[in-house]
Amino acid sequence: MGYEHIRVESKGRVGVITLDRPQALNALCTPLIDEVNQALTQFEGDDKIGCIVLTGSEKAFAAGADIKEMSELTYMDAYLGDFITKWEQVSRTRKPIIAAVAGYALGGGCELAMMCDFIIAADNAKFGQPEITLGVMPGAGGTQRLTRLVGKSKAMDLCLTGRMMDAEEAERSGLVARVVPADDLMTEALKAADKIAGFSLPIAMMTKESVNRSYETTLTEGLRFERRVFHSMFATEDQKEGMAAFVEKRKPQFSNK
Ligand code: CO8
Repeated sequence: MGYEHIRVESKGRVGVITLDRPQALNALCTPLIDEVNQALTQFEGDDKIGCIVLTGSEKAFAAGADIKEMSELTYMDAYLGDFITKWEQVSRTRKPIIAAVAGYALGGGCELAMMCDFIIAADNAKFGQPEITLGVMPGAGGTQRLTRLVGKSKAMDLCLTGRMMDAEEAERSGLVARVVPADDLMTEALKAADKIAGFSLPIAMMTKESVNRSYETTLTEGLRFERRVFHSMFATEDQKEGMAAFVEKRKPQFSNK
């Protein structure tokens, strides 16, 4: 399939989506988001893909929603068109998805990265929620996901001042899982994705679902959910294979069943 604003490729069992709108620092215009959603649907339906990496360029993961597209939007356009809801497909993706972030991840760009399961950042990455400087506030998780990830104080600081934070601060505050040299970003992201894709896909998906459940529920209910899912894993062939391989001192051959 031909795409205008993204590049899509498979590397072994890893599906890679690269935002590719350099003239606008990967600003997230509606056609770009439509393409990301199509690529996600394609990878979700492909048995040969076990993990997805979402990335941008060295200069920008994404500099936010497209301000030029948004500037003339009316309240009714936004309300009746349900602006932003369809942008959340990344967060509904069931396969594991890693954001590999270099350069600017601002506004909707930071929010898009936070919709992924974890962020690997290049040491030149810059994160921020500068919407307040434009007379609006974050609309795709910047006041919600960011607060859960970095806590109220830092989320308030970022959302109210609009300042950027560098990769080192982002890792220290829990937004980012790891920071790597910019030149190694894709190598490291692909290594992590390849590792995940080498495990049992249903087990990885259930693990993701269980970690995500911790955001949505109480500890008691979350633990109950985790226990039920854990019990169900003993109905899989991959549990039998994984444990037999350990006992027999060999590498497991997961069948995704
Ligand atoms: N939208 C549209 N165009 C953009 C955007 C953007 N967000 N960011 C950069 N561009 C364009 C510039 O207009 C410029 O185009 P042109 O050459 O035609 O004028 C080109 O990209 C290069 O940008 P700069 O010349 O500004 O590059 P600099 O290196 O000088 O500066 C910055 C880089 C600091 C990143 C600067 O471009 C900037 O501040 N950009 C805007 C950042 C911002 O405010 N982002 C938040 C947008 S609001 C938002 O995201 C709401 C979220 C809604 C939900 C989204 C769901 C996923």
